[in-house]
Amino acid sequence: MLQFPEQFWWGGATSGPQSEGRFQKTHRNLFDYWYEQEPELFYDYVGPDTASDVYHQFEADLALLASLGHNSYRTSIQWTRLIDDFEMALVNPDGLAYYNKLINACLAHGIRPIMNLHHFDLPIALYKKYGGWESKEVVDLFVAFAKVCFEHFGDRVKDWFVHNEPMIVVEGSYLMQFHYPAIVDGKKAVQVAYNLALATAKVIRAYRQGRAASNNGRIGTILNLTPAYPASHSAADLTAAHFAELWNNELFMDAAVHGKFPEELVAVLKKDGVLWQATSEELAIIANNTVDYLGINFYHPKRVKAPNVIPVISPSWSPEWYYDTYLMPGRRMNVDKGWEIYPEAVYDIAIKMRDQYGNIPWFLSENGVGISREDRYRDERGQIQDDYRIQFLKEHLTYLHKGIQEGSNCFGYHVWTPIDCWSWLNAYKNRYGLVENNIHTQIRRVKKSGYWLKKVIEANGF
Ligand code: BGP
Repeated sequence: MLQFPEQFWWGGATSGPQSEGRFQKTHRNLFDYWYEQEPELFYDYVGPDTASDVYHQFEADLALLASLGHNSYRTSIQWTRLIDDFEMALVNPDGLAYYNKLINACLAHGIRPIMNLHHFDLPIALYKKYGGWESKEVVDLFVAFAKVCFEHFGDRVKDWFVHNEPMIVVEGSYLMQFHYPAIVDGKKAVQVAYNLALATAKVIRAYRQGRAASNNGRIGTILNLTPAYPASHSAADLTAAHFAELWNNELFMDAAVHGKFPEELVAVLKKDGVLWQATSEELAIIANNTVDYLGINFYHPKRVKAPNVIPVISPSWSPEWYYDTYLMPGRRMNVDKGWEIYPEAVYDIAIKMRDQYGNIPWFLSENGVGISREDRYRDERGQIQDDYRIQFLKEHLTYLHKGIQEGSNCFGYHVWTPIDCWSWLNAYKNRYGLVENNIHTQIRRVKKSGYWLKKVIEANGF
């Protein structure tokens, strides 16, 4: 029997834009806008309009999750729902009422509400006016939005997170073209990374200066870690893996926990002429406002090798000048999503948190497996028999447990996601839920994994 620590957070994560639906929302975020412009990019032309209708069904959803044993629930407050006027941080009354009801419903069901403030959902208006996260003005407008959240909800929400996966924003929007504006511009990517780290520190500072902090609240940020493993032990592959680790993981980790950026990375960015614009005042804010704790999302490792070629002329800086993806023969794959399955990495993350990051408290804030056409796995009563998901969760929890046994300060585990939700460009292609959502009827049905996890939660282990 693997036993988890007392008071362990068990539950799941979603986000506002992926679960609520656009009901009563006056403003559009990047994805709302992108879908209006180019719906053909979205799987089966399904956009975020209805998502999983959580805007209407949160009461019943939270009751269901409570009945499945969940003691915590992470979602995000949408900037485009809560705020009417971004410059003045004026509140939208309907948005305010909605988030109040949602938070109160969590508490009524004994579920700890964990609130994130940015989940890929920058207002399009702020991209058009300022260039979005490219601009430090947007950083300050985001701080103003965060303050509104703390003022209105800080009496009941004790767990705050600033961003979800800032590196995905950098990659998706500025390097790999899977988030709007889907451009390739390494210099902007580097500035955006810095601005997102600066926003983290500025929001943390605002939280600690405000009234909500005196309410025993804590604040952190959520980072996706993709541990980099070299293809071989050759010096060139090790160097490649080291750079991949610096860029993908340590840039945001070091800023959030140590209050500074990795020096080696800064030196490379400087040498390549793409280092961010920063002031000494901003760097002091980053140094003085580090996180209380962290959420770590883990899905897949990153296998890398020394680059095959080094471009002499390139239109844009890229971190991939320093490493190539290594397609390791015999790797275990979730072919529906195209991600390797390597649960051992959870242990490596736990040990890195312990040894490299001062054993800061953290929770595994997203972990899960997206499978397409789950209809294939219905039994005669119609329930999805997702044994592959149970297996996936079990394996990852086993390595998490091992890390905790060895002293890593992990206090929770969240599945992505409690109820099937909308997945950006993939829309509803791959399903991650413990609970099925029929997107035509919006009727929920618990999958086998939902009941499996319930037993794990009841026993606080398995
Ligand atoms: C993470 C995001 C989530 C979620 C998940 C699954 O990166 O934080 O928002 O979407 O990945 O990925 P996808 O939806 O692309 O299958």
